[in-house]
Amino acid sequence: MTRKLLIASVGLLGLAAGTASATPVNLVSNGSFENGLAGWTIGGTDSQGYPPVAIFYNSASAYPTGAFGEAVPPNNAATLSPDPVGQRAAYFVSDFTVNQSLTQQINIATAGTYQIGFSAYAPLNGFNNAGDARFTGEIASLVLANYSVKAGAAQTWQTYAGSVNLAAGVYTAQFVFNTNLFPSADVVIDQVYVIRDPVQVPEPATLALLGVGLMGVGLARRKTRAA
Ligand SMILES: [Ca+2]
Ligand SMILES: [Ca+2]
Repeated sequence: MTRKLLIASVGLLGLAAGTASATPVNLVSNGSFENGLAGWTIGGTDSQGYPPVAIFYNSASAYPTGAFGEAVPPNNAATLSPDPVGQRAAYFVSDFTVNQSLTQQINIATAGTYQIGFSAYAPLNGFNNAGDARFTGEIASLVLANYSVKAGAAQTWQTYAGSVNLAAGVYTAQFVFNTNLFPSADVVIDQVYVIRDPVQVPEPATLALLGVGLMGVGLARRKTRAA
């Protein structure tokens, strides 16, 4: 009897530990663009006819499967995205765009703290063009990036990350690209993520179970002493 109670208690302690170390789930669908632009909506205007596409890494292919002949390497910087960098990334390239965007709605079922972010890269062929491009990345109303491409570095992956407290509800992840000169700079993005903060305290329900488990240990000890 005593041993059974102890085993049950140890089992409950194991459950509590499992809660904190669970692998985070990306609430962004196809955040690594391995399924092309599935799950993303293209918005804004593009008078040139080169909408955003999902290109392949390390490929010297022409648009729409490569960056006009320039091989783009996968992101090599650390990111909290649970999705592998994979083989593909989203490519903004049009030289004449007004608020050209990729947007996705994110459903937050549980209120709490969330880690959000993405990675971005400027291919050299676009970077060397005379025209600049303006790029913004915003997730759940937090602006993670808002920059002129030519003010940064070419051929270098940058990661943008933040933390937000969210109530349950529907939020938006949105990337917006603007150019106004022919030819202009381009942007590649990958590994968009929204994950529950990995530093989690056990859920109240788990704490209650843990309490029951500890009570079991106490009862077992008392019974042992009485016997
Ligand atoms: Ca990818
Ligand atoms: Ca361009």
